[in-house]
Amino acid sequence: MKTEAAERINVEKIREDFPILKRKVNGKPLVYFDNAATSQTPQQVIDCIVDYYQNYNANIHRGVHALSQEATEAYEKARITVQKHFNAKESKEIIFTSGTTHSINLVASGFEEFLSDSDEVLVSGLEHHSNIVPWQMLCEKTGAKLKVLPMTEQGDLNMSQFEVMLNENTKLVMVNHVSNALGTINPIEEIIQKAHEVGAKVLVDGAQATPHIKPDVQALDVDFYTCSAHKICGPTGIGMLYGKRDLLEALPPYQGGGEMIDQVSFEKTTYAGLPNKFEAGTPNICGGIAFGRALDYMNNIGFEKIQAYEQELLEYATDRLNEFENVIIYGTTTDKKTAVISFNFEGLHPYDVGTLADKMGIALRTGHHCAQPIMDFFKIPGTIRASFCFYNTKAEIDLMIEALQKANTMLL
Ligand code: 7TS
Repeated sequence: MKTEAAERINVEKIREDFPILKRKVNGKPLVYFDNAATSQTPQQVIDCIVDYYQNYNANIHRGVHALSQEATEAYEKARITVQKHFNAKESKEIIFTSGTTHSINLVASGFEEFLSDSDEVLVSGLEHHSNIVPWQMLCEKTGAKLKVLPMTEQGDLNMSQFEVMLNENTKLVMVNHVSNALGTINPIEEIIQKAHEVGAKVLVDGAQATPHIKPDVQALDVDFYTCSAHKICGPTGIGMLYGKRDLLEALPPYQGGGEMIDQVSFEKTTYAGLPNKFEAGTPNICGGIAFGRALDYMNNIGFEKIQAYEQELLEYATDRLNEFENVIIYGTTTDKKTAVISFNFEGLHPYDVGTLADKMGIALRTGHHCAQPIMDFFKIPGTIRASFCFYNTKAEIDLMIEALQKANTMLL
């Protein structure tokens, strides 16, 4: 029986858009549950990439010829698509980067000249390494102190600690909108508001939220927001940094080169305005255009429908996993989480379970998910992670459960 949400998003029709979902792995139909690592690409985005290279591949912003103008127009149009999607005030506030990691490093390196050893930088305990290491590097260079907002057994942030840790020395607060390892949706509205009360700027890593939630950066009043296109049906190697205009204008350029300058002489170079100041060199033009197409694709389905359907998948998978007596699920937040389940079986190593599941065509992620501090908190080497997308089905979850039953029988 089809559920309401499933009918509303028409999963069978959507699956037709994803050619890779038809392939087999180890002789079995592919069940792709590693969407938090990267999502699959619909034919519409693949066509957009092919169209670019077949018809108007050219470098942008520099040629008077037709191809260069067409490519420039499409790239800048994609920037406006991204701006509208995130509700940024101006398209200048959207910097195309190679992805979240690049976006965070750009901001962290820019703050080098604004921090000193009396300052504090607060990072949540639920972060991916890419929202930890750049801030550690910044603190090493500036002498600023790195503080960590602790997490709870349920996989939430300990918000009563947050207010205690904030003070007038706190210059930056970093948190992911959604945890990649546990799926927890963090209370970013409250974090942003309280951080602003002490004058701190807030960077929100949106890599895991953007596949499920449509953020409004103006309503959030967030200072910086990041995402990676490959997690939202786009290609790899492209993503974005949103920053409030005055902050982006105050930050120094990240890289020097072509495109990011106004005038160059050996005596003095002046820099271009936003967004070019942060886009040195030939950018990922095709990627930017395909990023825009991917957002159009997801918006055509609609984020409310996506969320409602994915919540059904999450609840169904959680119930089915709880049929196992030896299952341990990590991230049992009482508030909402996205369609990600991290779990282990008592007595089994996650890697062994993942390897056996792969033999049965089920793509699961095992390991520390680039979030070692979370694994250390739970005192485990890693977890098995199933992360769902709107093209997944309950029938696929049943196949995963069957594979996990077999793994349990074989390995226990
Ligand atoms: N932040 C979060 C919350 C992430 O989940 C990831 C990637 C990144 C940053 C880095 O994104 P990138 O596009 O720059 O690499 N997360 C994962 C994952 O969970 N499994 O593989 C990659």
